Amino acid sequence: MDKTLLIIKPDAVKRNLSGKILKQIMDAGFTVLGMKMLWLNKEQGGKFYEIHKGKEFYDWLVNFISSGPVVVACLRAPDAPQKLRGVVGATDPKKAAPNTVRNLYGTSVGENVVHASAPDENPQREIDFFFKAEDLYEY
Ligand code: 3AN
Repeated sequence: MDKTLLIIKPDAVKRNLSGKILKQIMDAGFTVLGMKMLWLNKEQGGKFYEIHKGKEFYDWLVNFISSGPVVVACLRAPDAPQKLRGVVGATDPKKAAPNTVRNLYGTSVGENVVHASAPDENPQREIDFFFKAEDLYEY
């Protein structure tokens, strides 16, 4: 799989970190095939995160992801899902490797500035959630 989905979450957008985060990711070798800013409502947030339905943090997560605008991007690189998880770091910023995006900017396990598709949880489904095929540019 050479494509993955990145979401710059509301905490990072509000803190004006979108540019820095994108630069770090693009410098790591990703090409942006499509990108947009949008503000999810709770229904859309709940659907995107339906895989976590039933977990104790689900309601919090749905509220959080719909609490402000997000930037979503479809990124291309060899082994994109795996590679992006490396650049982004562990879910908990305190456990994320030095200089990963979450280590640098994350403030808690919930407010961890970005989402990156899990390689084993169908990145294509997440890309399709936000982008039609014709909205992605191969160049
Ligand atoms: P990742 O985003 O690293 O794949 P997941 O899939 O375990 O992590 O969790 C999805 C999202 O749910 C995380 N990005 C984080 O925002 C949130 N989350 C995970 N665990 C917790 C928790 N214990 N409390 C609050 N939010 C959490």
